[in-house]
Amino acid sequence: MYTLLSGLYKYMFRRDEYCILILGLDNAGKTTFLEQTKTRFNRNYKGMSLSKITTTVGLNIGTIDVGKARLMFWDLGGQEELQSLWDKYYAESHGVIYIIDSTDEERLSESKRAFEKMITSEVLEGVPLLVLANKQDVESCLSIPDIKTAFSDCINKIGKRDCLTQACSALTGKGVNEGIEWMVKCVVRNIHRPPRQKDIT
Ligand code: G3D
Repeated sequence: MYTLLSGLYKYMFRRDEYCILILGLDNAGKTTFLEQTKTRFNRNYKGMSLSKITTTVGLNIGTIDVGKARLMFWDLGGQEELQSLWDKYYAESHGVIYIIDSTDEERLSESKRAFEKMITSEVLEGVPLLVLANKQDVESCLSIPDIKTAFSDCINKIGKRDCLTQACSALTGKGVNEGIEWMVKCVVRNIHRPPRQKDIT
């Protein structure tokens, strides 16, 4: 009886786990986004003050539960020397969140190069991609159409994977819930699809 009840309990409260990479150049707002996400989705989470966050060096991790899905985030450092480590995490990922600093026009082409390199990785084929145009709370920031124009020659490389470009402010939280909920929908739907090539041994 105990085994039956404990099995039923486990089944009812079981959560499917998904690994989500948070990528983007240093200073794009990855760590702030992760803290904002944990604060919004974890009821008792007392995060650090968002304005005191400094750039990601190495790796930050975080977990949230949304319905029956558990998202495990890996926020990877965006400095040039750390970008070469991104692809070591691709095989394990179910989704990618790519963050762009909408206030940094000077580094937009650098961000596009890193983005293009990432999306051309075969390992990420079919993996849902959420592109966040961050820092939209800053009045002089680039708009979504500006950013889409700057990234327009990447469109063919995105291919058939699920992709959403979302305006966001990691600092105020604008656009964060919408982005996360979209990602959850995509990764949950993907689990019912045939396996990606890399999963076939
Ligand atoms: P990173 O992890 O991608 O390197 P961080 O980036 O999260 O450390 O953020 C880098 C800087 O951008 C931080 O400011 C942070 O407060 C700011 N930032 C992040 N998201 C937003 C946003 O949505 N709006 C605004 N206005 N600023 C944001 P500092 O001053 O500490 O360098």
